[in-house]
Amino acid sequence: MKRKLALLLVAGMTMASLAGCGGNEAAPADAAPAEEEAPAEEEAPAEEEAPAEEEAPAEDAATDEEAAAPAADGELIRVGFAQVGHESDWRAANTQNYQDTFSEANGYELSFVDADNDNAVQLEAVRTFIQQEMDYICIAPIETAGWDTVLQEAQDAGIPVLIVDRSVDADASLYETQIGCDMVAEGEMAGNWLAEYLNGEAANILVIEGSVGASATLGRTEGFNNIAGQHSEWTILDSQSGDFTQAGGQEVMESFIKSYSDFNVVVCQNDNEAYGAMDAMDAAGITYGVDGDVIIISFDATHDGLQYTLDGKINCNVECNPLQAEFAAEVIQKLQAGEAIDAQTVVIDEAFVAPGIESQYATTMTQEVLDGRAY
Ligand code: GZL
Ligand code: ZN
Repeated sequence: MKRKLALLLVAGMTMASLAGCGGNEAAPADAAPAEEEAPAEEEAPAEEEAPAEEEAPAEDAATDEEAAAPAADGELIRVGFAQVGHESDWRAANTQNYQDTFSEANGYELSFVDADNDNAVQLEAVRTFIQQEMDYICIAPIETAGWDTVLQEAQDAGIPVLIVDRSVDADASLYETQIGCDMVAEGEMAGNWLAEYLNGEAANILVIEGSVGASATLGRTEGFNNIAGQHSEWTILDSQSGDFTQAGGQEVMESFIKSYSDFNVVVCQNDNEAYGAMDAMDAAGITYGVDGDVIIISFDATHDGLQYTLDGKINCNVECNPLQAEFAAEVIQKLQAGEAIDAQTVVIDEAFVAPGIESQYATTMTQEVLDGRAY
C-alpha cells in the first residue's frame, strides 16, 4: 500500500489543501482539491528501507526540488534544531526524518541538540543557536509554557523560528509557523472509538499521560475528556504522567494496579508507555487486548505499536505522524524565496484497531497495513 503523507495547510484560517495520512482517504469536503504534485522520490528513513516491492512513500508537501536547494549564494542553509529528547520510538523516527531531510546533500547544515526532556537545556540550545547566528531555528517544545522571552530574542536577532511537532503558549507573531498533529483531535478520536467499541457499557478508565505540560499531553487529555464527558457510564479513576517513556508507563501502571482493581480501560498517551503498562499487567497477571479483561488505547502508531495492535494486544492505536521535516523544509525554502508561508501546517492522522474490530473511526490492522507503513 502506497503511503502518502499529506497534510492540511491552514493559511490563516482558510483551508489551503488536502488532508489525509492514509493515502486513500477522501479529502474532507471543505478542503480544496489537492494540487497534484509529481510525487517525489523520498528516501525511506535509513533504518527502515521500504520493502523492495513497495514504492517509497510519496510525499505531498514538498518535492525534492522544494525540499532541497542551497541558499542563492550557494552557501548551505544553517538550521538549528532543538529537539525534545529521545524519550520514545516516535521521537527517534522524527529525529531521523529531520536529519535525513536537513542534510548537506539537500543544501543544509543542521545543528541538532537533543534536550533530553529538560526545559533548561532546550532554552539554552536556542540561545546558543541565536549566538551562532543560525539562518533558521526549529523548536519541538518540551512544554508549551515559557517561550516568549527567548522567541523575542530570536526575533530581535532576525532569526526566523519554526515551532514543530508540538505547540507553544506564546504570541504567534514571535514565530513563523507551527507544524504538527492535532492532538485534541487525536484524543477525541480515541474517545469516539471507545464509545463505539463499548456501545453503552460502563468503563472504569486509567490514563497514563505524556510529559507534563507538553501540548501532546494537554491536547490528547482535552480531546479524550471531551468525549468522556458525554458518557455518564464512564469513570476516569486516575490520570498520571508516564513522561512518554516505557519506564514511566510501567511505573505508573504498577502504582495503578496497587490502587485500583476494577479498571477495564487503560489509555496510554504513547506507545512506549503502553509497552511499560503491558509489562506491569503481565507481572500482575492482568489480561489485556481483544482477548483480555482490559482495553488498551495507545497513541503514535509506531511500527512496534502497530505490531502489538495487529497482535490484538493493543485494541486501538491513534497515529501521530512523525515524518514532518519535509513540511519544515518547505517553509524554509519559501522563506528563502520570499514567498508567503502557511501560519500552520496540521499533519492529519488516522487510527488503527486490532483484527476482528470493525470501526467507522479506524482502519483494521492487517499485515499488509503494517508492511505499508513508512515508520
Ligand atoms: C507527538 C509527540 C509526542 C509523541 C511521543 O507529536 O510530541 O512526543 O506522542 C513523543 O511519543 O514523546
Ligand atoms: Zn455513553
